[in-house]
Amino acid sequence: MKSMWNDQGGSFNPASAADYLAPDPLRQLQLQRLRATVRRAYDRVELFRSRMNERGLTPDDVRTLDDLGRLPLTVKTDLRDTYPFGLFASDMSEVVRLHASSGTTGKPIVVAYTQEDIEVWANVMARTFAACGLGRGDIIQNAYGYGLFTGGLGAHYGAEALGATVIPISGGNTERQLMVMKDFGVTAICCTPSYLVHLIESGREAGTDFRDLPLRTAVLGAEPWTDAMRRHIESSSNLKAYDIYGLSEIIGPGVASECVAQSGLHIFEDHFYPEIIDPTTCEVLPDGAEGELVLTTLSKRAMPMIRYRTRDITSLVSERCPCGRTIRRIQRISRRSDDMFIIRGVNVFPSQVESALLRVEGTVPHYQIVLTRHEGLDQMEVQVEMTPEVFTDRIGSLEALQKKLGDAVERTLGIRVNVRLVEPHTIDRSQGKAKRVIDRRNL
Ligand code: DLL
Repeated sequence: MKSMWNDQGGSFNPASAADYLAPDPLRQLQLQRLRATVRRAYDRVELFRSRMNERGLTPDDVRTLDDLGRLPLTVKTDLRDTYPFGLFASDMSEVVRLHASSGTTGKPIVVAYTQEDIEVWANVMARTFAACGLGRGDIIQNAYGYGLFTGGLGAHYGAEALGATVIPISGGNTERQLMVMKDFGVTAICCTPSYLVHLIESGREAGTDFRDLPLRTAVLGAEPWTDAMRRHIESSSNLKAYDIYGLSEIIGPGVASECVAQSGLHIFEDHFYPEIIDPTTCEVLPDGAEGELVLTTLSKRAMPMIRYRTRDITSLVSERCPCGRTIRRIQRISRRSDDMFIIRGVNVFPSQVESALLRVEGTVPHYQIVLTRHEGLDQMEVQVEMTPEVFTDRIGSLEALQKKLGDAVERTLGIRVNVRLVEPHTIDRSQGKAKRVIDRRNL
């Protein structure tokens, strides 16, 4: 770790980071760390040991990186079933932090960090910020939520390790966000893409045009968003908007990040080993093929994770990136294998609806998909907010707009669905992850 830090002031030096390792030393490092991780998980976590024993495997069977494919997969319910601390590999006396992620059902999942884990986390988040072009001198407004959610503290420690100035404002209180942004000369913001859209819109309504601010960089993640949404954000500000990815089970934010090329997210492979599997057969797929991302932690001590099924759909890009980083990239995550629904036999993902809506002018990117069930068949309605200008316009043009949106969605999905225009500010604004789908099918 030592060589990654400058002598002056301890700030992060991106040039010496593992992002630029040649493939052979990187693979060697990964194998060495993988073997140590599997050994630790086997020795200290009952679930991993019994699963491996069932297959007649011991840690010594991991001799190459390809051997990883022989190990059992881990899923979210394994964390629920061992709630709260059943997957910890460290004694509580070594655990310095707990976070939790709320699931859709009841109890959250709990994750743990040793001091070393916190240092690795700060390191990968500093590399994330460096990849987004940030460094010492930047003033970063951190509007990810502080608390059990990993976004706030994860980004906070990374920004400090980078040597930037961090404003720990957390999510919410939009008026104060706008005031701080203006008064403190903020150059970068971290939040969810949906909250940034809300901030830009609220700024405009309060007389603050984002184009007049020194704000240049947005570090956005924690929810799916589209390139169309990126164009919307970038064209209504002077921002370059970067996509960052992570999940609590693995570490939090800091698993992968876009670089200035904005073309795929570099995965910090020295700490997280990626595989892509076919979500149905669980077969490992080659680089370039789309499937479910499976991650193995290579250095986590308190809670090592072996072959965790993320449910996030993407592919691995092994071609060299123009930015010079040698670590592989994943494509932007546009969907999860479990957020698909079927409407009249057609598979639909919320991200497809978002791309379609953003092609049409006169709406703002606040939308919601409402699912209902009628006589056993799923029905979907897309509710889209109008801009205040369109809202005050004549009825005729509203109908035309509604038709245009319906056509755009039909062109993307191949089926006609009900699109309903709703008045400005009627769809809930989220301070964190937006709720795009309201599922009333089981009510
Ligand atoms: O959302 C960690 C995070 C915080 C990432 C801040 C980025 C920025 P969880 O709450 O555990 O952790 O949710 C993880 O969110 O499996 C994805 O489905 C989704 N997700 C996270 N980042 C992205 C992204 C944090 N950039 C789950 N694009 C993941 C699409 C994302 N989905």
